[in-house]
Amino acid sequence: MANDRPRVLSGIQPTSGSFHMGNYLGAVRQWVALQETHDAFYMVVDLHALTLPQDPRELRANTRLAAAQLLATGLDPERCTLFVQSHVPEHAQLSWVMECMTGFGEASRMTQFKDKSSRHGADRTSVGLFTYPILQVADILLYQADQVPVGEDQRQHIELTRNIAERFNGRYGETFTVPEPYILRETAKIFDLQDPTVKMSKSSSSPKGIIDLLDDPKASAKKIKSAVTDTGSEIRFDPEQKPGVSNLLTILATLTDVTVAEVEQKYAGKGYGALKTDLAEVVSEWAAPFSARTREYLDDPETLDSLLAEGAEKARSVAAETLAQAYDKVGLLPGKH
Ligand code: ATP
Ligand code: LTN
Repeated sequence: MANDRPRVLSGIQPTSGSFHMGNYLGAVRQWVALQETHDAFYMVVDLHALTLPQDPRELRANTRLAAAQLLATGLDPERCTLFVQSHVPEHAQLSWVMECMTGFGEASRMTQFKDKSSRHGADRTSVGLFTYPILQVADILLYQADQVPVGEDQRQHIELTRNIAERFNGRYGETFTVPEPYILRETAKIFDLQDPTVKMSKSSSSPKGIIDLLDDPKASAKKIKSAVTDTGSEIRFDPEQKPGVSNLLTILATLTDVTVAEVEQKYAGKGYGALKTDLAEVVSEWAAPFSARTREYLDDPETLDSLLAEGAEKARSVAAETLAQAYDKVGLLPGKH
């Protein structure tokens, strides 16, 4: 891993068993590609998962499951640094400093917080859910990341990160790299199969709206075949008029590594049924080896845990240096470490 490569960092929550197609196409697929060209840091953000109630055993299992799925998509610990957020205590430590740099009003404007807190109600909304984006700021700045590969829903959090980095640098002198979002236009937002006007989401889509990567292929095929398509019968990429068909075209084009225009052309004059049948097959062909590889990693938890421990060690060496600089800049007295 040459150090002159630009650095990327990203994270995914271990909040449900299986990743879904939105997670993969919107984010994780880019992670796999970027490990070839960038100094890449990827993590399972278990501390972020605690913002909503979690069963402890399930959280532990889901953290391993998330790591296994990341490896199964093609992340290679020889090419990137893969770790679990809570194994690197610097995240929580820098987060406090960042909380003290963030305005209450500024944090209150985060739309994901507003959505989630209104869904759960004030009594079930933790302070952690409110400060969630600031922990994410710390995640990113600790590694001096140049780019952050995520889906569109995370753009506002990256913008917050940029603002806080600039504020810190302005107040205390150049300390943090100001990161850019890395969001691919085509796959920035994969939509719910049942309601193609909203994003496919772990926490808010109905099961029929989500293609879970670890689902039985037959179940995925059924969901794809009952996906809501649009009036008319023409297969055309038109997200405004035909959001359902356009979503299926995007998924098919990306999984088969061709452009949407090529897929559009291939299905010219054919019906929605043909498109759905072919997509179901492509998804199943992709998902079967993915599930098998995930299972292999899970069947050997010792190897998995030791990969994650090595990842955490590499991550910590970077994070500790940045934290020490930030603590010094704000005037904390050095202690004995
Ligand atoms: P939730 O909707 O419950 O907040 P999630 O499904 O968005 O969860 P996360 O762990 O928050 O899952 O997201 C992991 C990554 O996947 C993020 O980079 C996010 O932007 C991306 N992502 C999630 N859903 C989609 C989607 N429908 N389209 C594109 N990218 C997505
Ligand atoms: N909030 C992100 C997960 C996340 C993240 C990060 C993404 C936590 N820390 C740092 C990029 C960089 C989400 O996907 N919901």
